[in-house]
Order: sequence, then structure tokens, then C-alpha cells
Amino acid sequence: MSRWGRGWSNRDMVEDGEGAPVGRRVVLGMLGLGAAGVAAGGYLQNGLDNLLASIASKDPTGLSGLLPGGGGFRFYSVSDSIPHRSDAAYRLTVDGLVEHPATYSLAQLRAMRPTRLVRDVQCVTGWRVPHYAFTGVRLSDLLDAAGVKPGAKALRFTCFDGVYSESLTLDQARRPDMLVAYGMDDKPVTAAHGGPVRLYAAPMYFYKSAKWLSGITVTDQVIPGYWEHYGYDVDAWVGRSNGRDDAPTS
Ligand SMILES: Nc1nc2c(c(=O)[nH]1)N[C@H]1C(S)=C(S)[C@@H](COP(=O)(O)O)O[C@H]1N2
Ligand SMILES: [Mo]
Repeated sequence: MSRWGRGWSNRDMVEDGEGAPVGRRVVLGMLGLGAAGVAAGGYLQNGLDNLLASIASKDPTGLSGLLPGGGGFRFYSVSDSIPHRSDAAYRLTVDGLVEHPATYSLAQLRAMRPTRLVRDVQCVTGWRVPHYAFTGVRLSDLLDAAGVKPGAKALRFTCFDGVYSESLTLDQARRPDMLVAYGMDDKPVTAAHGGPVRLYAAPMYFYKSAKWLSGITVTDQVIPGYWEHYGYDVDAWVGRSNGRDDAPTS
């Protein structure tokens, strides 16, 4: 029976296994595309990206998600579609234990002090993308604008896919390498990569970098995110968590 048959869940971020090349062929076959077609086909859009996402959500290997032109990134979505939100419609809310709850448009985020970081990206399943640029607003700048109340301990991140969530402690979030990112590779973050705005937690495994970011709530305790319910570490430092010894990214 196919590795993509019933019985697979997306709860194990397993990939890079022995069966990788076969798996990729199978998925490309399902899409009716050859590898060359994908490579030449430009960006996944509309119907096609939703189809890809629905396959990816049932594909624990993540292999369906070698993003065309993605420089080694793999596509992940635990929901079964790629949510789309236009730049104009995008909003980020900041609430919870803050003096000044706020809602930001993309234009407002872009008007704030930008930070550009070039680091390696490391997924907990093993793939790494070297020397990649993310641009955005420091979480610490958003927290300063919000005025964090006494008793606050952590941040909870929610996403407009309606499924994913993440967390950081307040101390982690205040690091200068924690961004609310609207740029990857000096271009807008694409829908597949979590645009218009995603989190970029540079020193942590990439599952912390929540895509399709829509909400930041300041909380009095850490609320573990999506993958942490399946055993991944909440404190996801690259090389110092999840039983891995990768070289640090920050
Ligand atoms: N909303 C959302 N964010 C997410 C995920 C997801 O499934 N949904 N997957 C995470 C994981 S495990 C990784 S490795 C990266 C993948 O980002 P990419 O699709 O840009 O390569 O996004 C992270 N953020
Ligand atoms: Mo990941």
C-alpha cells in the first residue's frame, strides 16, 4: 500500500528517510507533474497549491513540499490548504497582558524599524538552508509598543490557518533575533511560506517560526504550541533541544 494511503497522520515531522526519492516521485506523479515541470513551473498557486497542501497534510515525510525555487525549503502545513490573505486585508493583533492592545496592518509593520537577519534555517527533521535573509519587525519592538504588564511571562502566537500555534517565553521573545517577518530572501513572504507575515525565531528549530501569523497574545504562562503537543521541545534551541546536535543558527 502506498505510503500516502490511509493511516498516515501528519503528527510526526518525519522526513529525509530512506524512502525519500521514491516518495517524491509518487507525490509528483499524483500531481501529474514531472520534476522538470515543477522546477520550470514557477510558483504554486490557487488550485494547485491547495491540492499540494492537501497532499502535504497527509504526507508525514514533508517530501511533497520541496518548494520550487525554494532553495532547499520544504513546504509544511498542518492544515489542508494554503490560506491566502492579501496584503491589504492582512492584520496582526497584539493583545493579552498589555497596556495597549493593537491591530497592525502590513503597511504599519513595514513602517516600523526593519531588522534584516541572515542566518541558517534548520528544521528539526534535518534539512538546513544556509545563509538566508529574513526581514521584519523585532518582537521586542512590538512588545515595547504594547507595554507588557507585570505578571506577563510568555507569548502565544496564532495563525490564520486556524490550526497552528506557537509560544515563546518573554525573555526569548525579547532577543534581537526574534522577528515578525514580512520578507524572505529580500522579497515578500509568499503564501506557501506563510505570508504575508510569519514569525522568524532565528535561534530555534524552524517549527517555532509560525506561518500565516495573525495573533500575538501576551500570557502569564507558556502555552505549548501545535508540535509541542506531539513531543517536540517548547524551548527549541537549535543544537540544544529535541535530542539533536546541529550547529547553532544564531
Ligand atoms: N502555520 C504553520 N506554521 C508552520 C508550520 C505549519 O505547518 N503551519 N510548519 C512549521 C515547520 S515544521 C517548518 S519546518 C516551517 C516550514 O516553513 P516553510 O514552509 O516556509 O519551509 O514552518 C513552520 N511553521
Ligand atoms: Mo519543521
